[in-house]
Amino acid sequence: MNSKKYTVTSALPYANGPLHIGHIAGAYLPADIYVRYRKLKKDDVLFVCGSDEHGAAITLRAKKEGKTPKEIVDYYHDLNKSTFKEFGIDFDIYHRTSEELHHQTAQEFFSVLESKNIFTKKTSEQFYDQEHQQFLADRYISGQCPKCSFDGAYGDQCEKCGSALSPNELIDPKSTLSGNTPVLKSTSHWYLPMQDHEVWLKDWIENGILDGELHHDPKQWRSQVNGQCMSWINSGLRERAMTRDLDWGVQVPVEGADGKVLYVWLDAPIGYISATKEWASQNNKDWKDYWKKDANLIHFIGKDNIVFHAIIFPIILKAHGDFALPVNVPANEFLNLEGQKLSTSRNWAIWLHEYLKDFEGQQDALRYVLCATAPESKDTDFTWKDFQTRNNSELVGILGNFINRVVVLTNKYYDGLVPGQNALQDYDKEVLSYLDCCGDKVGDCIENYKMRDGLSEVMNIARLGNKYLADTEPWKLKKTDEKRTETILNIALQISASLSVYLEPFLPFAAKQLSQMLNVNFTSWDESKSLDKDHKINSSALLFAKIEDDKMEEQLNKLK
Ligand code: B3M
Ligand code: ZN
Repeated sequence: MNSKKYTVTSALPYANGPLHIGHIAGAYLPADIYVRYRKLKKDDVLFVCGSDEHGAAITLRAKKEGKTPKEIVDYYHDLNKSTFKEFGIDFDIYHRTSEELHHQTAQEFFSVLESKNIFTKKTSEQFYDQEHQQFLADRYISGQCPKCSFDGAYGDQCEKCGSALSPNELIDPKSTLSGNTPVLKSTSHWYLPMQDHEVWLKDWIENGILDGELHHDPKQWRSQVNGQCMSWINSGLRERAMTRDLDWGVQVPVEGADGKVLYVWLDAPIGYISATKEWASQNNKDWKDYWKKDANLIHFIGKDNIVFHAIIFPIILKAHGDFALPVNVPANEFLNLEGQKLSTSRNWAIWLHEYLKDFEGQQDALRYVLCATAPESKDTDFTWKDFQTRNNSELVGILGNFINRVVVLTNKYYDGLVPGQNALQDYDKEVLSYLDCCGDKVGDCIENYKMRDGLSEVMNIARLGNKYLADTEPWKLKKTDEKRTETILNIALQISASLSVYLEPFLPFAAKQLSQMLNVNFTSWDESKSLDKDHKINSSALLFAKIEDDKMEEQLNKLK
């Protein structure tokens, strides 16, 4: 185990709805690929996530459904946790922010900031719904976006143009509770004067400098992340309210602050820390090792969370003083569906728990397509047609076909015993030397958060295998040149053994099945994958099943 520690987080899903493929493509699958790879590299890596259970979006839904917020979050926390697990997103812990441990952690964090006078206390006019007798948090207010005139913008964010907003910026604001125009009523809150942090923050984002030292290489960050942060900073940082008048959330730990809770975007990222504490107590570890200054903190998110993870959370982490700042925030862009924006309200989505039911045992098909079309540098589009084509022509046609031929031939010709490697021809040496540098090639892609490229490098190994068999045609040589046939199948088996490791981060289910077929159990990215002569492999089984047209019709009709 290297001493360097990697703390990898994925955005905490709001526990007020199910997961869809956009969530997975954005913040969860890339993180899972990264963590699985780091674990195979024998790095000390921790993968934390959990439910984000506070905030107005949840109390809104509870009101609408005549339930308590607790009932809402309990249902979706369990659903999302089990759905992630079944899809192979292998968190070390999936915690939740309604846990007492999180409330304590967030309150302690707040108290440290308060004791350092990080906040400014201000009384101001806030939107208040007279019919419901309550102040309106950001999500309770909708109106026209001042930046792009989209008329469904919320008080904290415009989902159309991604701008972070404040409620009083909205044009013609309406309460989402009563539909009335809200009145202004005075209330006091704690504000984070972000403008006070501009100098060091700009240096950190632009040059990767923190406290006079190089913290990270800004060129390693996605350009759209730096871009969004710099435009946010250059448009002028200003104070932002860090508490809200809500009865559901983490109580502000100050005398006389009854009825006030931490702003959800203050408490939620601290959820990564409380999740780490919970995991550490369950595994007899010291949680601080994963958050102190030399830890490699990496936040996997969608682009709508960039400001919260690359500006606001780093400000409070640095202001607190005891924590590491993220070395990277590899945010993905958005995934669209059949040419349209994913929309939970319009039910224009593919829900992950439904996919798992409709395509039982085919998690890897979706993992494959979501990775191969991941919105890493721009928005991309998921279509069922593309899903079917990639599954049938790439997973079945290239990868599954190669593995099947190798395993069938080895069982047929050698009763499942790995044949020896005899005199190598130039072609064999070329194939083996290509194979030798694949581990680094795929690893470099993953370490640079280029999961699409990493996956296509792995598929190139299977393409190479197919070409090698097609060029050498061992099934013809069998009768005339036994030695040559043995060598060809031996090399084809080495290629298969390498695939059983390099596939694992991307397609863990297929990798496991392949390892069982080859009767191997490699646990390290860099260890030798060579199979000894007479190593006994098992019988063949199809890694992937074809997907028929009628199944696609069914899904498209479901969408409409
Ligand atoms: N709950 C998810 C979202 O904005 C939000 C992420 C919190 S990460 C600390 O979709
Ligand atoms: Zn807008």
